[in-house]
Formats: sequence, C-alpha cells, structure tokens
Amino acid sequence: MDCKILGAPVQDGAGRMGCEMGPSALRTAGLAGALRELGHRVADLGTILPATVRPLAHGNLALKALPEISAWTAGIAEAAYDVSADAMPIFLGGDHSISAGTVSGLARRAAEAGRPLFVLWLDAHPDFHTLDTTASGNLHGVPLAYASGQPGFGGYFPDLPVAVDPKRICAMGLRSVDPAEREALNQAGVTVHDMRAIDEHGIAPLLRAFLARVAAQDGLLHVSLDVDFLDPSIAPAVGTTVPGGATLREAHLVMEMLSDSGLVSSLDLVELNPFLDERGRTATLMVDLTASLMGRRIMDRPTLSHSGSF
Ligand code: 6HN
Ligand code: MN
Ligand code: MN
Ligand code: MN
Repeated sequence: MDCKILGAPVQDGAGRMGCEMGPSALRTAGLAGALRELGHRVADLGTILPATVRPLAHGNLALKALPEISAWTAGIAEAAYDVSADAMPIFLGGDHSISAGTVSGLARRAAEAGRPLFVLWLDAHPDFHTLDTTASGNLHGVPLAYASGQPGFGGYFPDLPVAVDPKRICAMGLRSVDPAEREALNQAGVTVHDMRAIDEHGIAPLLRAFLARVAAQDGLLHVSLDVDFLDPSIAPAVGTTVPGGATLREAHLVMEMLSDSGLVSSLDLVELNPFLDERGRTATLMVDLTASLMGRRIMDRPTLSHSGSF
C-alpha cells in the first residue's frame, strides 16, 4: 500500500489541552517504521494547516473555539480530498473534531470516484451532537453529525459538498451517549453496536456483518479510531475516559478483521493526549493497532472463517 501520514494537531475541540502533541507522540512511537516493516510505502507529509480564521457568533453560548474549529475543518477537508486521490491517508489527531474535515473531504473524493463511503466509528461516544444540542460546547462532540449532514452547521462549518449517508455509518464501542445524540442517531439510522451489544454477541459477528455490507456495495471504508474506544486501563492517554471499553484483544481483533477484509481506504487516529500518557504506552498501543490493521499477524495466515473446520 501507498500510505500517506498527515498530522492534524488540533486541541481546541477537546475540553482540555494536550491533543496538539498527538501527532508527535504517534510519530515517536514509530508509526512510519512499523508500516514500512509490513512492506508498505510510507510518506509523511507533515502537518495540515487550518484555513484563515474568521469571526463567527452562534446562539449556543456554550460553544468553544467555533471559529478555530471551523477553520481547521476547512483545511483538513481540503487536505483529505487531495491526499486520497492516490494513497491511503492516515490522519494523526488531534482531537476528534479533525474528523469533521477528514470524513467530509473523503466523502467528496468517494462521490467523485462513484463509490459509496462507509464509516466505522470506534469510540466510547458517537460525537453526534449538532451545534445546537451540545451542552459541553466541546466541538470534538460534533464531527459525525456534521459529516453526515445533520442540520444546523450551515454558515458556521464549511458547506458540505457531499454528506456521508448515515445508513452507511457503524458506531462501535459506545458507552456514553447524550439524550439528544441517542434521538438523532435513531432518527438518522446510524448502526450502533454499543458495549452491551459487544458483550452480548461478541465483537466479531457485529463487525463481520458491517464489512459484508461494505463489500457488497463495493464501498470505500474510513475507520475513525478514538483512543477512548479502548478501556482506560490499557489506554489512559485520553481526556474523556469511560470505563468498560474494548479490551486489548477485542481491539486487535477488529483491526485484524479489517486487514483481512482489504476494504479500509483511510484511517483517523484521534484523541491521544500524550500529557496524560504513562511512558508512551497509549501511543505505542495505537501504533500496534494500526500495524494490525495494516497486516501484522500473529501467524502467517488469516484466521479460519467460522464456517471452516478447526
Ligand atoms: N469525543 N458527548 C460529550 C460531549 O461533550 O459532547 C463527549 C464528547 C466526546 C468527544 O469522544 O471525541
Ligand atoms: Mn485541492
Ligand atoms: Mn470521539
Ligand atoms: Mn470518545
């Protein structure tokens, strides 16, 4: 694969500082080298720049850093559109507000290519607030709503050239959903596999069903991995820890199945706050998960399918 790494050192969308250091920590943890070891060509394109910041006033007085995040979204969307023409982009956040830009830029690219874009959102949270419903005002809580064309962003965030169809979004690992988000997710028809569903069914059959849909429609697949998808006991370096997250093996299994599918066309690694890390362990885990997604295997073969004999 041709991989292109882009840093998006955004922290204004989160409630606390530190995500600005995320791209540096992921680079320091050896992301490019791990991918090269797997045989991929890797180019690190450096750091995305925001568009010019312009003043914006909104009736929701809780909103924080709206002009800044709007400018970042424009810059990141343009970069995502450009880079996805001929490579697999890996976007290094930065808080999750960067995905307003990555997903909208990738949706524009997919539409031009005549392919449906699917999104796998791995997160404790759905990030499905609009500018009107967010109570915290932290704009890392809105990117999926924006990119899927939910109302109220017009005139504040960049005009959306192409929205992702909410019915092509699968959110996995959720365990902290605000009431307005729950309502909007149901209305929009987003597929939600919350932690309870994962506990009850196991993560593999849920993911397998989604991947089958992507494959059947010859879709492109964007994966957005929020550090807080993972249980805080294995991934402490995030400002929004929620207990009861994915285990180490559940997370690797997701990545290994994604790798076997051959469907993933782009990736976000977001919400890493190195200021909260313990000797780089969370950054290292994010790199190891990316390696699993990009082909690292325990043995030199894919796992037998469930219908095969053991
Ligand atoms: N993230 N729903 C909460 C809020 O403040 O709107 C949490 C958002 C978390 C954002 O996980 O990227
Ligand atoms: Mn351009
Ligand atoms: Mn998130
Ligand atoms: Mn989250």
